[in-house]
Amino acid sequence: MRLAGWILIAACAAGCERHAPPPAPAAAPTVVATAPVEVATRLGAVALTEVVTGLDRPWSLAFLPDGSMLVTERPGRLRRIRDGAVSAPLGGLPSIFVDGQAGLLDVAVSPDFARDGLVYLSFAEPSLRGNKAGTAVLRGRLGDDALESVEVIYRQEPKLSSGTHVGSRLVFGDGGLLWVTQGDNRVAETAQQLDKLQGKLVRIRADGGVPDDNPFVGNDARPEIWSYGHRNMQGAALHPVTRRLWTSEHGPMGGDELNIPDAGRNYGWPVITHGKDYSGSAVPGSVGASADGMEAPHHVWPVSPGLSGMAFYTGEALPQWRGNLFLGALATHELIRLELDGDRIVGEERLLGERKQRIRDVREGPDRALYLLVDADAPDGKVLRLGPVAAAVVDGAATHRAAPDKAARDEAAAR
Ligand SMILES: [Ca+2]
Repeated sequence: MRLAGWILIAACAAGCERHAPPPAPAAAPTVVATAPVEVATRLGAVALTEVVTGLDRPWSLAFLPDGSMLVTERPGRLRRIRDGAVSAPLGGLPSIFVDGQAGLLDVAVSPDFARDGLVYLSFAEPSLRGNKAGTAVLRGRLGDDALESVEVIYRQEPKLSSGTHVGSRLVFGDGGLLWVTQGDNRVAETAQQLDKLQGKLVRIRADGGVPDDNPFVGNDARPEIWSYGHRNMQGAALHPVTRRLWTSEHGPMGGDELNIPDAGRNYGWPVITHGKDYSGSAVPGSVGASADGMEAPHHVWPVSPGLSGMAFYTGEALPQWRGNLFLGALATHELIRLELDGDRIVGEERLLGERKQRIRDVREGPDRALYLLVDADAPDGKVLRLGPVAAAVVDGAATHRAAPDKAARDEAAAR
């Protein structure tokens, strides 16, 4: 197997297109719904269930109004999970650049899905020659076994790199506008260049058009840009109360950030950062951790957790976690739980570290449980569910059973 891999790499080095669709893994992913395992946390136990196994580098999940689930796999597959089964990869997707961090990335469901049936995907789009990639967004109508009427509504052009630091999350804000988080394509200086889309948070209309009130409309800049100076944003979520977008961003070595990006502001990369270059020296071009005209991060981690997808928890199923912000951590193999007071972060707990799994995404499900993606090659890519422990229900049932038993005993004693 390893030998075959090396032969494949050698063949690709000789010129095969790296964005050719990869072969699907031999075993199809399956819905398993394992017995729940109790996980101790600072605020009591929760129940962890493996819902789906056999996925190949799952990157994002989204729920449809009927409760079924869409999951992307980074090698270029979109699957639908419903009625206890995982579909074959849906057709209709364009050529996708798959290499390293690049591939099929986020999935978002149209806020108007019941009427328009549209699904949005972010992905690494190959250049015409196939040697470079840029972040792009498509939308298509969800059919039974394919996306139909697919159109690319947004793309980074020119494309700069071989597919590192491509982001990307998609979040619909109020008014149906679409946020797209991106990376700097590992060409750090582009994050400060307003004529390029790399290293930017952009805000577009659902059809790809530019909202009139974007901050750089009418200026000598790309009008899609909302904020700039971003390194690689792989997480984003809308705050349920303030309705503002929060983003997570990978620092270099250290300095992962949370930001609440304001219109037109500069978030500093690579000029200001709390991290170091991977060589251990200062980031080239950086002046330190702060500078005039550049925004400090809302929150920063000195040691990089490797932040990925994130979600605010709003449900009733896990009341102890209501209002908390959850972030997947790739490097430290954890789910991070942040306690908030308004926008201020006042507490942090690291969960699931003992499982040693890269947490790629986290979403709240229609059943108000938290759903997580484990980022691993097939067959170890998984959907996990964190919900309330069934013990409470069992205890309740036991209590419920005990009561008539006692009544029966009392009655017997009375006789
Ligand atoms: Ca920053």
